[in-house]
Amino acid sequence: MDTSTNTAFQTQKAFSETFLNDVLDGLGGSPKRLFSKYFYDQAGDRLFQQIMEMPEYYLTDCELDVFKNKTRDIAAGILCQDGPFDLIEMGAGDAMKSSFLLEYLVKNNVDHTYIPIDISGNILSVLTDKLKDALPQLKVVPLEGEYFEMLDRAVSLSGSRKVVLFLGGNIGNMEMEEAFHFCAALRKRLDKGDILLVGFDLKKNPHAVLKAYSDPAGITAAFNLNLLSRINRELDAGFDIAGFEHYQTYDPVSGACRSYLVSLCEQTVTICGKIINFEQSELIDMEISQKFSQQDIGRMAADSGFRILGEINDSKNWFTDSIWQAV
Ligand code: AVJ
Repeated sequence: MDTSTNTAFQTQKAFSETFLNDVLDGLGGSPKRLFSKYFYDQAGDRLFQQIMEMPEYYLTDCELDVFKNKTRDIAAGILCQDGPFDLIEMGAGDAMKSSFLLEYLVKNNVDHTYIPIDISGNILSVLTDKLKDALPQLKVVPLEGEYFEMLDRAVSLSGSRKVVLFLGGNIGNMEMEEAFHFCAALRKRLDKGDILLVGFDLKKNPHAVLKAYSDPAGITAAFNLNLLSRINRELDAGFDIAGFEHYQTYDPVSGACRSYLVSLCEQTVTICGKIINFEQSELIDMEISQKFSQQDIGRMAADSGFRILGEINDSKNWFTDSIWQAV
């Protein structure tokens, strides 16, 4: 990996250009929108950490329950074929959940290489150090960058069968159609027999869903508003943060849980010299956190070229880790 200053600088510059284009595009359209993938700057990472610690935010606890208490079932699912394999994790972060699986595989002398992919080089180096300490026998090849770019690199490096992890309910941050294209694009990079394990947040009592995304302490609101602060800081913009308010919806029929910011007055914001007008009560569409039925998941697997090998749920049946095989 090239870490020279020049490359780092160019990467940063390229990132800022893409970020600016996405923001101007998104706020130039109707309805206005921003991409939730930009939530995660340093402050955003910290706020998401706080969200995961809230009693209302059940997703992390549920998937942790699966990886901690049903490790053997997960391993059985991905070990449906013999021989060494590459375990590729998309958006590995600190691998809080997958480290239970890694520990299990190492203890049982299962030959594999762990390839964590993440956009944050910082979190990857923390993770690599942590794993070196905890599981010194484990082969780790961290890849820093965007999902598919790094997946292509992982695939080109890989000589064995592949198991891909996509955890945390991150697939819910895509519209259904987009999620389907994502799975199909993943399938194209895999061989017949390879495994994809995806974490889906399930449809459940709508009160429980809505509460997870509209906490009374306002942490989720701060998490959304932080993107405006990030735009101010990184893109030379002048958002008045107090001029916007968080608003959350959940439609239990479609399973779409959507997050908006509402402009509290008619206002004008300058972003890198470009003027954006907001009407009173105009919305910015910030994030979708889609909830799925078993049927939704079955359809998505079949349509994108997989068959479902197994589904491992947490004890409340609120979240599922679905194990798919490429057909
Ligand atoms: C990290 C994408 C799974 O959508 O539940 C948490 C992000 N947004 N609270 C989710 C999030 C608001 C989270 N994911």
